[in-house]
Amino acid sequence: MRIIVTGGAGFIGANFLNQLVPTLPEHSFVNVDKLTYAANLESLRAIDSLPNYVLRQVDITDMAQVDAVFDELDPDLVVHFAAESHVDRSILGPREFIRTNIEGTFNLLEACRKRWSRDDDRLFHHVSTDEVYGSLGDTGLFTESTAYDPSSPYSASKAASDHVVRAYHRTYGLPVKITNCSNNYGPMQFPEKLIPLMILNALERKPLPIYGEGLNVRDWLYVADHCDAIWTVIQKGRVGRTYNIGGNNEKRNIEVVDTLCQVLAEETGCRVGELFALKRFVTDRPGHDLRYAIDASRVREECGWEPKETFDTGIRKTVRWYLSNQDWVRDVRSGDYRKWIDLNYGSRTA
Ligand code: TDX
Repeated sequence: MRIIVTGGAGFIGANFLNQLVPTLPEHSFVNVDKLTYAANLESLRAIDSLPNYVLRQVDITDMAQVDAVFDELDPDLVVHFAAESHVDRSILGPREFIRTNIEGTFNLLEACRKRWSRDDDRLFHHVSTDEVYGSLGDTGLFTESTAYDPSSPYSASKAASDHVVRAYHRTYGLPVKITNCSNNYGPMQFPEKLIPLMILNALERKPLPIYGEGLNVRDWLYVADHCDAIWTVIQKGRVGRTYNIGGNNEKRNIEVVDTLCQVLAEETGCRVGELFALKRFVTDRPGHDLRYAIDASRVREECGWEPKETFDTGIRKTVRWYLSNQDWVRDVRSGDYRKWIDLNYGSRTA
């Protein structure tokens, strides 16, 4: 198969390519990525000289660029990861989210619709998020039939893109599948997200900024399990169908930060109290969803997928990865990263 992976230089896309490219030499993988701030070519070093992998720098919001790469590659499968993904960035600057996540997805769907006929054995796999469902209260789980109710410009843009993908299936018969996944963590995640931000700040003895009272709940999934789920759904899921992917690891943010401090203290030999003392409760995120939790029974029953890592094993692997990949860390923390930290955290009062 000829496979286009959009956003393959980002966190989840790069993990997906690192898992699949070396093990599936019979398939060719083309990483279609704009190489924005969140991309890091270091993340692809292990595969970038393999014969079944290439990179094309493409902005998916530009239809001419999308057409050119589809004409060149004629893909059988598109796995669409490319997205602006950070909620806080979407609050401070929503335009890029609307453009990349909605128009970018639309351009890719158009490229497929123009080239694929109904009886072709091809597939557009859309990677999405549980944030489209909005917030849960203290109980309940998101199922695939939970009504969409997004809170942030980010989640609204992903919700819109999911709707357009489904519309292309119903209206034009385009073969699509969608996965909506809970919070990912693991190697190569850009340190604007909670877990890598806390690891790197703690290592530098910088404050650990916890929004509100730290009581918001997220369901955490190790990134390798998410990548495995996507590949499983591509192979075994039903066309036109949506699958929720989750880790069965509901944690309050404060628990996540405390666990990270403990694991970091064990791994580096420092006193855990020294790290706990860095915690700061800061001004909350506007529209902050209280709780996300996933009912993943459909993907388990229809496709036989279950996560392999527990939170404890996944967090330890993640901490060890950041400790032993300081070059990668230095690479992503450029001047632009510093500007982001000032913009997002400078105005949050403790
Ligand atoms: O400094 C912080 N302090 C803090 O308390 C940051 C960055 C986050 N938080 C809180 C906000 C959330 O409740 O931690 C939780 C996790 O925050 P993020 O890492 O920003 O993730 P979240 O907002 O939950 O969204 C993530 O999961 C779903 C991804 O960013 C999305 O792309 C994905 O779709």
